[in-house]
Amino acid sequence: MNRDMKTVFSGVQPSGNLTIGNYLGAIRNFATFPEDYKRFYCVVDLHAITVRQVPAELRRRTYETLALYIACGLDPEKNTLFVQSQVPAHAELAWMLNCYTMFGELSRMTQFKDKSAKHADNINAGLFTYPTLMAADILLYQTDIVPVGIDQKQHLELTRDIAARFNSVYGDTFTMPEPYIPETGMKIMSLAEPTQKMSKSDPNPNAVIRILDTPEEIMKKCKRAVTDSETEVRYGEGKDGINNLMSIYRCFTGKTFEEIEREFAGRGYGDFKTAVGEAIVEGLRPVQSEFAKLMADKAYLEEVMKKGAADAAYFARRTMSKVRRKLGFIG
Ligand code: ATP
Ligand code: LTN
Repeated sequence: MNRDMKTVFSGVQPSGNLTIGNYLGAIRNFATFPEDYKRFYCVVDLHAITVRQVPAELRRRTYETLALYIACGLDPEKNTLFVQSQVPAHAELAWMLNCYTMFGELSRMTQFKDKSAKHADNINAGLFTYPTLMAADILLYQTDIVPVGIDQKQHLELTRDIAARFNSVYGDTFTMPEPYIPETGMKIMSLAEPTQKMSKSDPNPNAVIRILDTPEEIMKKCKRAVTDSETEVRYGEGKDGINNLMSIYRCFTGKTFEEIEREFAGRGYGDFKTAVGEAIVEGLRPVQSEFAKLMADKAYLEEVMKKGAADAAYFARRTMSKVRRKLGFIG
C-alpha cells in the first residue's frame, strides 16, 4: 500500500436494527472520504456477542448491516466491506493488546459502566475487554482516521494510549489513529428521553427511529417525541427534545439552526414535528429501496463478504507478522 494513502476504518455492531443515530453519526459519513483513501468498513459481530444474542437474529442482522453499508452509498468495489469474525486476526491481536491494556483503564470506560448497569446479570469478561478488540480492529489496518459518533471518543483515546505504549516498548509498530467526529449528527438523542443517546438496543420502540422504519412509523414516532411545555421552536438550554429534533432536521435538510428557527417562527411544535418526520422519510427513502433489493440477493452479499474478508486479511497479515516478530513469537 502507498504509505501516503490514508486509511479509514470503522465498524458497526449487528446488535439490533440500526437507528438514524447510527446513520447520521456514523454510516452516512463513511461515504464521504475521497476515493484514494483505503477504506475498511466492518460489521463487528465479535463485539455484538458481549451482550446475549439470538444466533438466527445475529446472522440476519449481519447480512442486514452489510446491505445497509452498501445501500448508504458504500460501493463494495471501492471499499473493503467485511465481517469481523471472518478475519481471525482481529481476535488474535485483541488478545495480544489485552496484555498491554491496564485493568484500571478498562474500568474507567463509560460504555462498560453503562452496559454493566443494563446487563447486570451478564457482566462478562468480553464486555470488559471490548475496547481492546476495538483497538485491534483499528490498529490492524494501520488506520489514520476513524469516523464514529461522540460516544466512541473515549475508546479511541484508549486505542491511542495502547498504540503509544506498544510503540514505546517495541519501536514504531502501529499508526496513531485520529477520531473523525463531525459536529452534525455526532449524538442523536432518544425521542423518549432526550438526555439519553438514541441506542439501537433500546427496548422502548418510541425512543428510536430505525433506518428501516416505515413512513407511518417514522411520522408517528416524531409526533410522539418528548418536547417541553413551551411552544417556540428554538435551540436552547432545557429544550433537549426540541434541540434533538432540530439536530435531526438539520442533518436531513442541511439547514442551519437559525434557518430552522425562522422557518417555524410563530408555528407550533406540531407543524415542526410533521416537517421533521417528512424530512426523515424523504432522506431514508433511497436507502430503504436499495436495501430491499440487496436483501433479496443473499448470494451477492456473501460474495461481497468473502471478497472483503480476503482483502482485509491481506492487510491484517502484514501488521500481524510485524507484531509477532516484535513480541518474540516464532514464525
Ligand atoms: P448498542 O445499542 O447495541 O450499544 P449503538 O446504537 O450504540 O448500539 P453501535 O453499533 O455501538 O450502536 O455504534 C455504531 C456507530 O454508530 C458508532 O460510530 C457510534 O458512535 C454511532 N452511534 C450510535 N448511536 C449514535 C447516536 N445516537 N448518535 C450518533 N452516533 C451514534
Ligand atoms: N465500539 C463501536 C463499534 C466498533 C468500532 C470499531 C468503531 C467496533 N470496532 C472500530 C470504529 C472502529 C461502537 O460503535 N460501539
